[in-house]
Amino acid sequence: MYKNVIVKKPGKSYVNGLTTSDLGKPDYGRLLEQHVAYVEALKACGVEVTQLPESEEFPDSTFVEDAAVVTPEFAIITNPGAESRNGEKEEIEVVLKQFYSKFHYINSPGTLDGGDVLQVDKHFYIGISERTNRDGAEQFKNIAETEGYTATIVELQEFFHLKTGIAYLGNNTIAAAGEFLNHPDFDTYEKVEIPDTDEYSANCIKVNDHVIIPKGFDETKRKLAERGLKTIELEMSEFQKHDGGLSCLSLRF
Ligand code: CIR
Repeated sequence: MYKNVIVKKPGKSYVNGLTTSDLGKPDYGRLLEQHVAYVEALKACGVEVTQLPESEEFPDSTFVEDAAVVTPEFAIITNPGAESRNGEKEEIEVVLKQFYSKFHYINSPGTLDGGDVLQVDKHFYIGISERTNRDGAEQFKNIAETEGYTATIVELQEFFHLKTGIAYLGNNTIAAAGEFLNHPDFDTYEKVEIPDTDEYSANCIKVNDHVIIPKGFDETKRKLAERGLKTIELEMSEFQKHDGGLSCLSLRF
């Protein structure tokens, strides 16, 4: 069960942040409404939410997941692969000091974004992507192993981040899209298969007794319900415009 979640209010500079999508410019008012709804949904899942104020200096910093990876026992401060985002790790470390005494760090030339790390109980999957290089992934694997975890490094073919296309739903079950549908590293899991048309909904988050999914993906909702999973749907349009999904917006522990 998760007890705590850290989120960060998006600043006005968000609209000038990084994106690869052609979905248009985010509307700041709508973005804030969607962020408020996200925080409310988390609270409904029974967690304590720590909300950090916006920082205009870092347009993408509402995507807190990329600057750290948190476990029940320790935190890993990452080394985000996009230059404009790298400084986000300093603020996240300060905040995490309220919750953790044990820290590990990914160091240059290794880079790693938290969006490339999927935790399944005592195992991590680490994606090599545009943002996470092999050095960063190897450093993470070593840290995991010194802490009694195991880890698999996965080379991404298409996805932006590992968790863009995969989520762990508990009970040996994953939601998987695109390159993960038939990926040998994930063939021991039960799969909620997400077709290409609904790919965005593969980035969902299980928070205690609920799975939070983006709005507008009825087939994903139905498949989760079939497995007895309760869902909360959230409008995510303004985050999607900047390549962000549900997992990116919080650190959960
Ligand atoms: C970026 O390009 O870094 C942001 N616009 C989106 C980051 C999304 N984070 C994630 O998938 N973990």
